[in-house]
Amino acid sequence: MAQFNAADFLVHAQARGEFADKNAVEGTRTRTYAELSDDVARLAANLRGLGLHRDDRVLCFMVDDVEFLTTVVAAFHAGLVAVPISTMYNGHELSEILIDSGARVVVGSAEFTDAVNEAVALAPEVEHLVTSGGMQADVPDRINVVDWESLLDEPATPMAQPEDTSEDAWALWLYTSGTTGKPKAAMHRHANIRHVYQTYGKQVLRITSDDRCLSVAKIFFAYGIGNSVFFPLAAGATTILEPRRPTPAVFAERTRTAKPTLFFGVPTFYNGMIHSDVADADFASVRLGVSAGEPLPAALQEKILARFGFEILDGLGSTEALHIFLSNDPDDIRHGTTGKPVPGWDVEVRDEAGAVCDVDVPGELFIRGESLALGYWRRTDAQRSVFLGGWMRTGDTYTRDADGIFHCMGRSNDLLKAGGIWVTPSEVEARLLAHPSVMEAAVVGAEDEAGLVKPVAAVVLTDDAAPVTSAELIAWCREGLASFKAPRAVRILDDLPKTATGKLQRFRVREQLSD
Ligand code: 3SK
Repeated sequence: MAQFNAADFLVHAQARGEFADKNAVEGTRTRTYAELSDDVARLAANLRGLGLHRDDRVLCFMVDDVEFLTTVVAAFHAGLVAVPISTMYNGHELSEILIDSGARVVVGSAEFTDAVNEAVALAPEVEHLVTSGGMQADVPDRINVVDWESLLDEPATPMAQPEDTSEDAWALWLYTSGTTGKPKAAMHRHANIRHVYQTYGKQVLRITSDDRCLSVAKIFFAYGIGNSVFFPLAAGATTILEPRRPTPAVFAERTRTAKPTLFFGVPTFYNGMIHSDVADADFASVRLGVSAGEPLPAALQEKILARFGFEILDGLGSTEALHIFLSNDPDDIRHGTTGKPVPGWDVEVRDEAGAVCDVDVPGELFIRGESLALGYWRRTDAQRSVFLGGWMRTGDTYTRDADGIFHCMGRSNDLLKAGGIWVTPSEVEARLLAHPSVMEAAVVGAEDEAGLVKPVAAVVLTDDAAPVTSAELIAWCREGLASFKAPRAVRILDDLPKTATGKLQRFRVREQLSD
């Protein structure tokens, strides 16, 4: 197996060549490729100096900024495994992931102090907490607390060259709720990072060193890490990192000054842009927009083009694929479709017997490509049902038309994606059922006025229930769950629709809630 380290591919190769003095990253601080290369090597050596070994996980719960990007690349350099985690999880949810991953070191940003302190205290295998941006640690004495900045000091044992990893070595674990609910880690190799750049990055985005990338999706998403780390760095381009919550006003302000050429959004964000009063000219630098996470309604795509003057490439990816495998092409954009397979990917629509469906006949989407995850960490059942003979079943229902264009028909099971993130109905239902006034609950996806899917709930109250309103139940969910999982509406019903044998009929709940 060939030697390959993604830190060399992303940063050091650029620092050795013509891009040494060019800005690699612009966040609350700026780093050229040469500076980033030095920071990465020092951070990597100091992480190993903590006593970490090859393949140890480095869990990051961080804001999108230079520290996060540097930590991820330093983990690659050191032969450690970067594990970026969604900062939408609360402390308890984070502790479960931390325990599952077996990480011995956690890197946390000040913005998430409470969640990180709570999670670290609940995870017995954690030995080191690296605090970034002035995070105040409040953790048991067994944990060694280190300031992130001090890890940039000259290391006792330098590590000028990256660890001698093979293409197949673990580089990155990305947690996904995917098709089975409980988050599980999709394990990616160093070579997968090169593959997504050489396929989607180069051949679809046609990214060059002149590009400047800005992503609404955060680095902890597979979509975000490709947009903000892999594509720009591999191309010798510049990545613009925005730590604040992504609102149209924040991004309009940033694009005005930072002038991105490639803008990566999600349908909910593009819809927010249309309903905001940001100036149309603020996005004038954008040569191409990208959308993923959920299907982009054609009307929205057309409104963005008409008002802001850039086309959006809609595509579909998955955490297990590392990035986008179905996409429109800049020279062939068909609004309201997901386009064609990205070069390097095989994509099939199959029926229940596993045969490839005829044109326009819906079936389940299967994909095969070099950057598919090695599998899921310690989740054999899920792995066996998802990864089949080199292929992955995505759980999406699709058709392929006579021109070879793919069209999304929805999900093949009950899971729903809201704002691009998986939501498991059973988890939201469990929270609703924990409320003393709720007897039964059903959560489904429903389109809002912009055609975007959000979780909504139907509940039946207990006979002797204290009066409770829909708004109180939504607030109850927001308190106990990551906020993107909370239903946007709760309808109080006398009964939930069931079969004769008492099984919930979700399709009828969906119908009732869309009335
Ligand atoms: O949701 C998507 O379409 C996506 C795109 C790129 C990478 C990962 C994902 C889940």
